[in-house]
Amino acid sequence: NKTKLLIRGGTVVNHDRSFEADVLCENGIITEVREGIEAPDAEIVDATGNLVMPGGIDTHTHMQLPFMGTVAVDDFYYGTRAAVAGGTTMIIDFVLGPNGEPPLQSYTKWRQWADEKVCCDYSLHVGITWWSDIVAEDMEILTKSKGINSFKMFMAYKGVYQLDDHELLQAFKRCKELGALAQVHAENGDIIAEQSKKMIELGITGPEGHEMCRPEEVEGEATNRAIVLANQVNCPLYVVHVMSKSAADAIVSARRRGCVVFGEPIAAGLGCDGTNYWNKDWRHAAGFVMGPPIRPDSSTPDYLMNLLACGDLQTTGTDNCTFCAEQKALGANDFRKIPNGVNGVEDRMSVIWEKGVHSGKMDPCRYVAVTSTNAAKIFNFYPRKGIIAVGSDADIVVWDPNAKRTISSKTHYQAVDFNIFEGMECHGVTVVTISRGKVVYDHGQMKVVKGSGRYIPRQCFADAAYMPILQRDKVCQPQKVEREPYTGPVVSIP
Ligand code: DUC
Ligand code: ZN
Ligand code: ZN
Ligand code: ZN
Repeated sequence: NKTKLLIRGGTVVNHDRSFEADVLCENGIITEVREGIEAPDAEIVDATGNLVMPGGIDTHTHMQLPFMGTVAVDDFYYGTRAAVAGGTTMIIDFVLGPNGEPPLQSYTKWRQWADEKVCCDYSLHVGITWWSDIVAEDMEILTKSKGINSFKMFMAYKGVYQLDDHELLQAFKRCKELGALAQVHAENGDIIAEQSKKMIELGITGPEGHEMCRPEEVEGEATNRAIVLANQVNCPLYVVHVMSKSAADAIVSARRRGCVVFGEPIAAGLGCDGTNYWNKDWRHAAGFVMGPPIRPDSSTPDYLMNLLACGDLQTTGTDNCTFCAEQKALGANDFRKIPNGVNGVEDRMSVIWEKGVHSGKMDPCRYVAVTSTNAAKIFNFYPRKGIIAVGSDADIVVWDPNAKRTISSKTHYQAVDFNIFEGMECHGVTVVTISRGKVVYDHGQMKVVKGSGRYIPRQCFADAAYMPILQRDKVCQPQKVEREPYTGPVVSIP
Protein backbone atom coordinates (compact mmCIF):
# COMPACT_ATOMS: atom_id res chain seq x y z
CA ASN A 1 0.00 0.00 0.00
CA LYS A 2 2.66 2.45 -1.07
CA THR A 3 1.80 6.11 -1.50
CA LYS A 4 4.61 6.62 -4.04
CA LEU A 5 4.35 5.52 -7.63
CA LEU A 6 7.16 5.77 -10.18
CA ILE A 7 6.39 5.53 -13.90
CA ARG A 8 9.69 4.64 -15.43
CA GLY A 9 11.22 4.65 -18.89
CA GLY A 10 8.42 6.09 -21.00
CA THR A 11 8.02 9.07 -23.30
CA VAL A 12 5.98 11.81 -21.66
CA VAL A 13 3.61 13.48 -24.12
CA ASN A 14 2.04 16.80 -23.16
CA HIS A 15 0.04 19.13 -25.41
CA ASP A 16 3.13 21.26 -26.10
CA ARG A 17 6.04 18.83 -26.25
CA SER A 18 7.16 15.28 -25.68
CA PHE A 19 10.30 14.09 -23.94
CA GLU A 20 11.87 11.09 -22.22
CA ALA A 21 11.19 11.20 -18.49
CA ASP A 22 10.24 9.25 -15.41
CA VAL A 23 7.24 10.50 -13.46
CA LEU A 24 7.04 10.30 -9.68
CA CYS A 25 3.67 10.53 -7.98
CA GLU A 26 3.20 11.00 -4.25
CA ASN A 27 -0.16 11.03 -2.50
CA GLY A 28 -1.98 11.48 -5.78
CA ILE A 29 0.10 14.41 -7.04
CA ILE A 30 2.95 14.49 -9.57
CA THR A 31 6.08 15.53 -7.65
CA GLU A 32 8.91 14.99 -10.15
CA VAL A 33 9.22 14.73 -13.93
CA ARG A 34 12.75 14.06 -15.18
CA GLU A 35 15.06 11.35 -16.41
CA GLY A 36 16.67 8.98 -13.94
CA ILE A 37 14.45 9.35 -10.87
CA GLU A 38 15.40 6.94 -8.07
CA ALA A 39 12.65 6.09 -5.56
CA PRO A 40 13.39 2.77 -3.81
CA ASP A 41 10.19 2.90 -1.76
CA ALA A 42 7.89 3.49 -4.73
CA GLU A 43 5.65 1.08 -6.61
CA ILE A 44 7.05 0.85 -10.16
CA VAL A 45 5.13 1.07 -13.41
CA ASP A 46 7.34 0.11 -16.34
CA ALA A 47 6.55 2.34 -19.31
CA THR A 48 9.50 1.34 -21.49
CA GLY A 49 8.60 1.75 -25.15
CA ASN A 50 5.28 3.38 -24.32
CA LEU A 51 3.84 6.88 -24.15
CA VAL A 52 2.96 8.48 -20.83
CA MET A 53 0.11 10.94 -21.36
CA PRO A 54 -2.31 12.97 -19.28
CA GLY A 55 -5.37 10.78 -18.71
CA GLY A 56 -8.23 11.45 -21.09
CA ILE A 57 -10.95 13.89 -20.12
CA ASP A 58 -14.36 13.03 -21.57
CA THR A 59 -16.16 16.36 -21.75
CA HIS A 60 -19.61 14.91 -22.31
CA THR A 61 -21.31 11.96 -20.61
CA HIS A 62 -24.78 11.01 -19.38
CA MET A 63 -24.28 8.23 -16.83
CA GLN A 64 -27.52 6.72 -15.47
CA LEU A 65 -29.53 9.51 -17.09
CA PRO A 66 -33.31 9.21 -16.66
CA PHE A 67 -34.35 9.91 -20.24
CA MET A 68 -37.19 9.16 -22.65
CA GLY A 69 -39.01 6.87 -20.24
CA THR A 70 -36.02 4.83 -19.09
CA VAL A 71 -32.59 5.16 -17.46
CA ALA A 72 -29.20 4.90 -19.20
CA VAL A 73 -27.60 1.55 -18.23
CA ASP A 74 -24.03 2.69 -17.83
CA ASP A 75 -24.20 4.28 -14.40
CA PHE A 76 -21.44 6.19 -12.63
CA TYR A 77 -19.80 2.89 -11.62
CA TYR A 78 -19.88 0.99 -14.92
CA GLY A 79 -19.34 4.17 -16.89
CA THR A 80 -16.21 5.35 -15.07
CA ARG A 81 -14.85 1.81 -14.85
CA ALA A 82 -15.11 1.57 -18.62
CA ALA A 83 -13.57 5.04 -18.91
CA VAL A 84 -10.38 4.06 -17.10
CA ALA A 85 -10.08 0.85 -19.14
CA GLY A 86 -9.95 3.13 -22.17
CA GLY A 87 -7.42 5.58 -20.73
CA THR A 88 -9.88 8.25 -19.61
CA THR A 89 -9.38 9.47 -16.03
CA MET A 90 -12.07 12.12 -15.79
CA ILE A 91 -15.57 12.61 -17.10
CA ILE A 92 -17.73 15.72 -17.10
CA ASP A 93 -21.34 14.59 -16.81
CA PHE A 94 -24.48 16.63 -17.41
CA VAL A 95 -26.93 17.37 -14.62
CA LEU A 96 -30.24 17.18 -16.50
CA GLY A 97 -33.24 17.60 -14.26
CA PRO A 98 -36.78 17.46 -15.61
CA ASN A 99 -38.35 20.68 -16.84
CA GLY A 100 -39.62 22.47 -13.70
CA GLU A 101 -37.05 21.10 -11.25
CA PRO A 102 -34.78 23.78 -9.78
CA PRO A 103 -31.22 23.16 -11.08
CA LEU A 104 -29.72 23.22 -7.59
CA GLN A 105 -31.96 20.33 -6.62
CA SER A 106 -30.97 18.41 -9.76
CA TYR A 107 -27.31 19.07 -9.03
CA THR A 108 -27.67 17.65 -5.50
CA LYS A 109 -29.27 14.51 -6.89
CA TRP A 110 -26.42 14.03 -9.39
CA ARG A 111 -23.81 14.46 -6.66
CA GLN A 112 -25.51 11.77 -4.57
CA TRP A 113 -25.69 9.38 -7.53
CA ALA A 114 -22.11 9.97 -8.61
CA ASP A 115 -20.17 10.31 -5.37
CA GLU A 116 -20.83 6.78 -4.18
CA LYS A 117 -20.06 5.15 -7.52
CA VAL A 118 -17.34 6.96 -9.46
CA CYS A 119 -14.04 5.14 -10.04
CA CYS A 120 -12.23 8.24 -11.31
CA ASP A 121 -12.57 11.97 -10.79
CA TYR A 122 -15.54 13.74 -12.33
CA SER A 123 -17.06 17.15 -12.75
CA LEU A 124 -20.50 18.39 -13.77
CA HIS A 125 -22.09 20.72 -16.29
CA VAL A 126 -25.63 21.80 -15.46
CA GLY A 127 -28.35 21.60 -18.11
CA ILE A 128 -30.82 24.48 -18.17
CA THR A 129 -33.93 22.54 -19.17
CA TRP A 130 -36.40 25.37 -18.52
CA TRP A 131 -36.21 29.07 -17.78
CA SER A 132 -37.43 31.16 -14.83
CA ASP A 133 -36.16 33.50 -12.12
CA ILE A 134 -35.60 30.49 -9.89
CA VAL A 135 -33.30 29.00 -12.51
CA ALA A 136 -31.38 32.27 -12.83
CA GLU A 137 -30.96 32.40 -9.03
CA ASP A 138 -29.83 28.79 -8.81
CA MET A 139 -27.24 29.44 -11.50
CA GLU A 140 -25.61 31.97 -9.20
CA ILE A 141 -25.51 29.55 -6.25
CA LEU A 142 -24.14 26.82 -8.51
CA THR A 143 -21.34 29.03 -9.80
CA LYS A 144 -20.48 30.66 -6.47
CA SER A 145 -20.57 27.65 -4.16
CA LYS A 146 -20.98 24.37 -6.07
CA GLY A 147 -18.07 24.48 -8.52
CA ILE A 148 -20.15 24.79 -11.70
CA ASN A 149 -18.87 27.03 -14.51
CA SER A 150 -20.74 25.67 -17.54
CA PHE A 151 -24.45 25.49 -18.38
CA LYS A 152 -25.99 23.64 -21.30
CA MET A 153 -29.03 25.00 -23.10
CA PHE A 154 -31.18 22.93 -25.46
CA MET A 155 -32.45 24.19 -28.80
CA ALA A 156 -34.17 20.82 -29.41
CA TYR A 157 -36.41 18.37 -27.51
CA LYS A 158 -39.46 20.56 -28.02
CA GLY A 159 -41.86 20.55 -25.08
CA VAL A 160 -39.27 18.86 -22.84
CA TYR A 161 -35.99 20.77 -22.63
CA GLN A 162 -36.12 23.23 -25.53
CA LEU A 163 -35.63 26.95 -24.86
CA ASP A 164 -36.83 29.56 -27.36
CA ASP A 165 -34.61 32.40 -28.60
CA HIS A 166 -35.79 34.81 -25.93
CA GLU A 167 -34.97 32.29 -23.20
CA LEU A 168 -31.63 31.45 -24.81
CA LEU A 169 -30.70 35.13 -24.76
CA GLN A 170 -31.62 35.39 -21.06
CA ALA A 171 -29.60 32.28 -20.26
CA PHE A 172 -26.57 33.50 -22.25
CA LYS A 173 -26.78 36.87 -20.51
CA ARG A 174 -26.87 35.14 -17.16
CA CYS A 175 -23.84 33.02 -18.03
CA LYS A 176 -21.99 36.16 -19.07
CA GLU A 177 -22.86 37.94 -15.81
CA LEU A 178 -21.65 34.99 -13.79
CA GLY A 179 -18.50 34.33 -15.81
CA ALA A 180 -19.75 30.90 -16.85
CA LEU A 181 -19.41 29.18 -20.20
CA ALA A 182 -22.66 28.70 -22.14
CA GLN A 183 -23.06 25.37 -23.90
CA VAL A 184 -25.66 24.50 -26.51
CA HIS A 185 -27.28 21.44 -27.94
CA ALA A 186 -27.73 23.02 -31.36
CA GLU A 187 -30.59 21.55 -33.40
CA ASN A 188 -33.78 23.26 -34.49
CA GLY A 189 -36.36 21.43 -32.37
CA ASP A 190 -39.35 22.97 -34.16
CA ILE A 191 -38.22 21.63 -37.52
CA ILE A 192 -37.54 18.22 -35.97
CA ALA A 193 -41.01 18.04 -34.42
CA GLU A 194 -42.64 19.01 -37.70
CA GLN A 195 -40.57 16.72 -39.90
CA SER A 196 -40.84 13.68 -37.63
CA LYS A 197 -44.61 13.92 -37.78
CA LYS A 198 -44.34 13.94 -41.55
CA MET A 199 -42.08 10.85 -41.54
CA ILE A 200 -44.55 8.92 -39.43
CA GLU A 201 -47.40 9.98 -41.74
CA LEU A 202 -45.37 8.66 -44.66
CA GLY A 203 -45.13 5.34 -42.82
CA ILE A 204 -41.40 5.69 -42.12
CA THR A 205 -41.30 4.49 -38.51
CA GLY A 206 -37.81 2.94 -38.42
CA PRO A 207 -34.49 4.46 -37.24
CA GLU A 208 -33.80 5.92 -40.71
CA GLY A 209 -36.70 8.28 -40.02
CA HIS A 210 -34.72 9.68 -37.07
CA GLU A 211 -32.00 10.82 -39.44
CA MET A 212 -34.25 11.97 -42.26
CA CYS A 213 -36.23 14.39 -40.12
CA ARG A 214 -32.96 15.94 -38.93
CA PRO A 215 -30.96 16.80 -42.06
CA GLU A 216 -27.70 18.50 -41.22
CA GLU A 217 -28.89 22.01 -42.05
CA VAL A 218 -31.14 21.65 -38.99
CA GLU A 219 -27.97 21.43 -36.91
CA GLY A 220 -26.16 24.09 -38.97
CA GLU A 221 -28.97 26.62 -38.57
CA ALA A 222 -29.17 26.18 -34.81
CA THR A 223 -25.41 26.33 -34.42
CA ASN A 224 -25.23 29.60 -36.29
CA ARG A 225 -28.23 31.00 -34.38
CA ALA A 226 -26.67 30.10 -31.03
CA ILE A 227 -23.42 31.77 -32.04
CA VAL A 228 -25.22 34.97 -33.11
CA LEU A 229 -27.31 35.09 -29.93
CA ALA A 230 -24.37 34.44 -27.62
CA ASN A 231 -22.22 36.97 -29.44
CA GLN A 232 -24.85 39.68 -29.01
CA VAL A 233 -24.39 39.45 -25.26
CA ASN A 234 -20.64 38.74 -25.41
CA CYS A 235 -21.02 35.33 -23.95
CA PRO A 236 -18.42 32.67 -24.79
CA LEU A 237 -20.08 29.62 -26.31
CA TYR A 238 -19.26 25.93 -26.39
CA VAL A 239 -21.13 23.82 -28.94
CA VAL A 240 -21.51 20.26 -27.68
CA HIS A 241 -21.60 17.23 -29.99
CA VAL A 242 -20.67 18.86 -33.29
CA MET A 243 -21.91 16.18 -35.68
CA SER A 244 -22.00 17.78 -39.12
CA LYS A 245 -19.94 19.75 -41.61
CA SER A 246 -22.59 22.49 -41.51
CA ALA A 247 -22.31 22.92 -37.74
CA ALA A 248 -18.51 22.79 -37.87
CA ASP A 249 -18.45 25.37 -40.68
CA ALA A 250 -20.62 27.73 -38.63
CA ILE A 251 -18.14 27.48 -35.75
CA VAL A 252 -15.08 27.91 -37.95
CA SER A 253 -16.47 30.98 -39.70
CA ALA A 254 -17.49 32.55 -36.37
CA ARG A 255 -14.01 32.01 -34.97
CA ARG A 256 -12.62 33.77 -38.05
CA ARG A 257 -14.88 36.74 -37.22
CA GLY A 258 -13.49 36.81 -33.69
CA CYS A 259 -16.33 35.15 -31.80
CA VAL A 260 -15.27 33.11 -28.79
CA VAL A 261 -16.81 29.76 -29.68
CA PHE A 262 -15.54 26.26 -29.09
CA GLY A 263 -16.62 23.01 -30.76
CA GLU A 264 -16.72 19.48 -29.40
CA PRO A 265 -16.99 16.59 -31.84
CA ILE A 266 -17.64 13.22 -30.21
CA ALA A 267 -16.27 9.72 -30.72
CA ALA A 268 -19.46 8.57 -32.49
CA GLY A 269 -19.19 11.32 -35.09
CA LEU A 270 -15.44 10.78 -35.59
CA GLY A 271 -15.56 7.00 -35.76
CA CYS A 272 -18.88 6.10 -37.43
CA ASP A 273 -21.19 7.23 -40.16
CA GLY A 274 -24.96 7.37 -40.24
CA THR A 275 -25.48 4.83 -43.01
CA ASN A 276 -26.06 2.47 -40.08
CA TYR A 277 -29.59 3.90 -39.71
CA TRP A 278 -30.45 2.05 -42.91
CA ASN A 279 -29.17 -1.29 -41.60
CA LYS A 280 -31.74 -4.09 -42.10
CA ASP A 281 -31.29 -5.23 -38.51
CA TRP A 282 -33.53 -2.96 -36.42
CA ARG A 283 -31.50 -3.29 -33.24
CA HIS A 284 -28.31 -2.40 -35.07
CA ALA A 285 -29.90 0.67 -36.65
CA ALA A 286 -31.48 1.76 -33.36
CA GLY A 287 -28.11 1.41 -31.64
CA PHE A 288 -26.92 4.51 -33.50
CA VAL A 289 -29.93 6.67 -32.69
CA MET A 290 -28.75 9.75 -30.88
CA GLY A 291 -29.43 13.47 -31.10
CA PRO A 292 -28.07 15.04 -33.27
CA PRO A 293 -27.79 12.03 -35.60
CA ILE A 294 -24.54 10.64 -36.94
CA ARG A 295 -24.30 11.86 -40.52
CA PRO A 296 -24.74 9.39 -43.38
CA ASP A 297 -22.21 11.31 -45.50
CA SER A 298 -19.14 9.08 -45.26
CA SER A 299 -16.71 12.02 -45.50
CA THR A 300 -17.99 13.77 -42.35
CA PRO A 301 -15.81 11.90 -39.80
CA ASP A 302 -12.62 12.87 -41.64
CA TYR A 303 -13.84 16.43 -42.05
CA LEU A 304 -14.36 16.80 -38.29
CA MET A 305 -11.05 15.10 -37.52
CA ASN A 306 -9.21 17.52 -39.84
CA LEU A 307 -10.71 20.48 -37.97
CA LEU A 308 -9.64 18.99 -34.64
CA ALA A 309 -6.16 18.48 -36.02
CA CYS A 310 -5.80 22.09 -37.21
CA GLY A 311 -7.26 23.67 -34.06
CA ASP A 312 -10.61 24.87 -35.42
CA LEU A 313 -12.35 22.36 -33.12
CA GLN A 314 -10.91 21.93 -29.65
CA THR A 315 -12.17 19.07 -27.50
CA THR A 316 -13.62 15.60 -27.78
CA GLY A 317 -16.37 13.99 -25.74
CA THR A 318 -18.65 11.04 -26.30
CA ASP A 319 -22.23 11.93 -25.29
CA ASN A 320 -22.05 8.45 -23.71
CA CYS A 321 -25.69 7.63 -22.95
CA THR A 322 -26.36 3.95 -23.34
CA PHE A 323 -29.50 1.86 -23.68
CA CYS A 324 -29.83 -1.92 -24.06
CA ALA A 325 -31.91 -3.64 -26.73
CA GLU A 326 -35.05 -3.81 -24.61
CA GLN A 327 -34.80 -0.08 -23.90
CA LYS A 328 -34.19 0.89 -27.51
CA ALA A 329 -37.26 -1.29 -28.27
CA LEU A 330 -39.49 1.34 -26.65
CA GLY A 331 -39.34 2.80 -30.15
CA ALA A 332 -39.72 -0.43 -32.10
CA ASN A 333 -42.74 0.95 -33.94
CA ASP A 334 -41.93 4.65 -33.81
CA PHE A 335 -38.41 6.08 -34.06
CA ARG A 336 -39.49 9.09 -32.00
CA LYS A 337 -39.61 6.83 -28.95
CA ILE A 338 -36.18 5.20 -29.35
CA PRO A 339 -34.14 6.44 -26.38
CA ASN A 340 -31.43 8.68 -27.85
CA GLY A 341 -27.88 7.77 -27.02
CA VAL A 342 -24.71 5.84 -27.91
CA ASN A 343 -21.60 4.49 -26.19
CA GLY A 344 -18.08 5.93 -26.43
CA VAL A 345 -16.61 6.57 -22.98
CA GLU A 346 -14.46 3.42 -23.16
CA ASP A 347 -13.37 3.69 -26.79
CA ARG A 348 -12.92 7.43 -27.40
CA MET A 349 -9.16 7.43 -26.79
CA SER A 350 -8.55 4.48 -29.15
CA VAL A 351 -10.88 5.72 -31.87
CA ILE A 352 -9.24 9.15 -31.91
CA TRP A 353 -5.76 7.66 -31.84
CA GLU A 354 -6.62 5.42 -34.79
CA LYS A 355 -8.46 8.00 -36.91
CA GLY A 356 -6.40 10.97 -35.80
CA VAL A 357 -2.83 9.93 -35.08
CA HIS A 358 -2.43 6.54 -36.76
CA SER A 359 -4.02 7.98 -39.91
CA GLY A 360 -1.39 10.74 -39.93
CA LYS A 361 -3.74 13.69 -39.34
CA MET A 362 -2.31 14.81 -36.00
CA ASP A 363 0.78 14.32 -33.88
CA PRO A 364 0.66 12.88 -30.35
CA CYS A 365 0.89 16.35 -28.75
CA ARG A 366 -2.18 17.52 -30.61
CA TYR A 367 -3.89 14.27 -29.60
CA VAL A 368 -3.23 15.10 -25.94
CA ALA A 369 -4.60 18.60 -26.50
CA VAL A 370 -7.89 17.41 -27.98
CA THR A 371 -8.41 14.47 -25.64
CA SER A 372 -7.36 16.15 -22.40
CA THR A 373 -5.55 19.51 -22.12
CA ASN A 374 -8.01 21.71 -23.99
CA ALA A 375 -10.89 20.43 -21.89
CA ALA A 376 -8.99 21.28 -18.70
CA LYS A 377 -8.28 24.78 -20.04
CA ILE A 378 -11.71 25.57 -21.44
CA PHE A 379 -13.51 24.30 -18.32
CA ASN A 380 -10.95 25.97 -16.08
CA PHE A 381 -9.22 23.21 -14.16
CA TYR A 382 -5.85 23.42 -15.89
CA PRO A 383 -3.11 22.71 -14.83
CA ARG A 384 -4.66 20.64 -12.06
CA LYS A 385 -5.44 18.18 -14.85
CA GLY A 386 -4.61 17.93 -18.54
CA ILE A 387 -0.82 17.96 -18.19
CA ILE A 388 1.99 15.87 -16.75
CA ALA A 389 3.80 18.43 -14.63
CA VAL A 390 4.92 18.89 -11.04
CA GLY A 391 1.93 19.80 -8.89
CA SER A 392 -0.72 18.36 -11.20
CA ASP A 393 -3.03 15.50 -10.24
CA ALA A 394 -1.49 12.12 -11.08
CA ASP A 395 -4.13 11.17 -13.69
CA ILE A 396 -2.04 9.38 -16.27
CA VAL A 397 -2.37 6.81 -19.02
CA VAL A 398 0.49 4.60 -20.17
CA TRP A 399 -0.31 4.07 -23.84
CA ASP A 400 1.02 1.58 -26.35
CA PRO A 401 0.74 3.36 -29.70
CA ASN A 402 1.54 0.27 -31.74
CA ALA A 403 -0.57 -2.40 -30.08
CA LYS A 404 -3.91 -3.15 -31.68
CA ARG A 405 -7.28 -4.13 -30.38
CA THR A 406 -10.62 -4.84 -31.98
CA ILE A 407 -13.58 -3.15 -30.34
CA SER A 408 -16.51 -5.39 -29.43
CA SER A 409 -19.49 -5.40 -27.10
CA LYS A 410 -18.41 -8.95 -26.21
CA THR A 411 -15.25 -7.69 -24.56
CA HIS A 412 -16.04 -4.12 -23.52
CA TYR A 413 -16.48 -3.12 -19.88
CA GLN A 414 -19.54 -1.00 -20.46
CA ALA A 415 -22.87 -2.30 -19.19
CA VAL A 416 -24.60 -1.79 -22.52
CA ASP A 417 -25.16 -4.77 -24.85
CA PHE A 418 -24.14 -3.00 -28.07
CA ASN A 419 -21.14 -1.10 -29.37
CA ILE A 420 -21.34 1.34 -32.28
CA PHE A 421 -17.64 0.69 -33.03
CA GLU A 422 -18.10 -3.10 -33.22
CA GLY A 423 -15.32 -4.69 -35.27
CA MET A 424 -13.22 -1.53 -35.56
CA GLU A 425 -9.52 -2.29 -35.28
CA CYS A 426 -7.68 0.43 -33.40
CA HIS A 427 -4.01 1.01 -32.88
CA GLY A 428 -3.42 2.64 -29.51
CA VAL A 429 -4.13 0.56 -26.45
CA THR A 430 -4.28 1.44 -22.76
CA VAL A 431 -1.53 -0.41 -20.86
CA VAL A 432 -1.91 1.15 -17.40
CA THR A 433 -4.29 3.81 -16.13
CA ILE A 434 -3.47 5.83 -13.04
CA SER A 435 -6.09 7.86 -11.20
CA ARG A 436 -4.81 10.20 -8.48
CA GLY A 437 -1.58 8.24 -8.23
CA LYS A 438 -3.28 4.84 -7.94
CA VAL A 439 -3.16 2.14 -10.58
CA VAL A 440 -6.80 1.53 -11.53
CA TYR A 441 -6.24 -0.52 -14.68
CA ASP A 442 -3.20 -2.66 -15.33
CA HIS A 443 -2.57 -4.74 -18.48
CA GLY A 444 -6.21 -5.74 -18.83
CA GLN A 445 -6.81 -6.11 -15.11
CA MET A 446 -9.41 -3.88 -13.48
CA LYS A 447 -8.35 -2.45 -10.13
CA VAL A 448 -10.92 0.25 -9.55
CA VAL A 449 -12.47 1.08 -6.21
CA LYS A 450 -16.12 2.08 -6.37
CA GLY A 451 -16.61 5.58 -4.96
CA SER A 452 -12.90 6.44 -4.97
CA GLY A 453 -13.25 9.25 -7.52
CA ARG A 454 -13.68 12.83 -6.39
CA TYR A 455 -15.85 15.70 -7.53
CA ILE A 456 -13.74 18.42 -9.17
CA PRO A 457 -15.22 21.87 -8.56
CA ARG A 458 -14.44 24.57 -11.10
CA GLN A 459 -14.29 28.33 -10.75
CA CYS A 460 -15.91 30.82 -13.07
CA PHE A 461 -13.86 32.66 -15.62
CA ALA A 462 -13.72 36.09 -14.02
CA ASP A 463 -10.73 34.67 -12.15
CA ALA A 464 -9.09 33.07 -15.14
CA ALA A 465 -6.33 34.91 -16.89
CA TYR A 466 -6.58 33.05 -20.19
CA MET A 467 -10.22 33.71 -21.01
CA PRO A 468 -10.11 36.33 -23.78
CA ILE A 469 -13.85 37.03 -23.92
CA LEU A 470 -13.69 39.68 -21.22
CA GLN A 471 -11.77 41.93 -23.60
CA ARG A 472 -14.59 41.94 -26.07
CA ASP A 473 -16.82 44.26 -24.08
CA LYS A 474 -14.54 47.10 -25.10
CA VAL A 475 -15.41 46.88 -28.77
CA CYS A 476 -19.13 46.60 -28.16
CA GLN A 477 -19.81 49.80 -26.19
CA PRO A 478 -22.85 51.58 -27.60
CA GLN A 479 -21.96 55.09 -28.69
CA LYS A 480 -24.37 57.97 -28.89
CA VAL A 481 -23.85 60.76 -31.44
CA GLU A 482 -24.38 64.28 -30.00
CA ARG A 483 -26.21 66.36 -32.64
CA GLU A 484 -28.52 69.37 -33.01
CA PRO A 485 -32.18 68.38 -32.62
CA TYR A 486 -34.22 68.15 -35.82
CA THR A 487 -36.34 71.28 -36.26
CA GLY A 488 -37.89 70.80 -39.70
CA PRO A 489 -41.45 69.81 -40.55
CA VAL A 490 -43.01 66.55 -39.35
CA VAL A 491 -45.80 64.92 -41.30
CA SER A 492 -49.04 64.85 -39.35
CA ILE A 493 -51.02 61.64 -39.20
CA PRO A 494 -54.74 62.32 -39.70
N1 DUC B 1 -28.60 13.36 -26.98
C1 DUC B 1 -28.52 12.04 -26.82
O1 DUC B 1 -28.33 11.34 -27.82
N2 DUC B 1 -28.65 11.52 -25.61
C2 DUC B 1 -28.81 12.27 -24.44
C3 DUC B 1 -29.14 13.68 -24.62
C4 DUC B 1 -28.87 14.20 -25.96
O2 DUC B 1 -28.92 15.40 -26.17
ZN1 ZN C 1 -27.21 17.18 -26.43
ZN1 ZN D 1 -25.44 14.93 -24.40
ZN1 ZN E 1 -4.97 1.17 -38.29
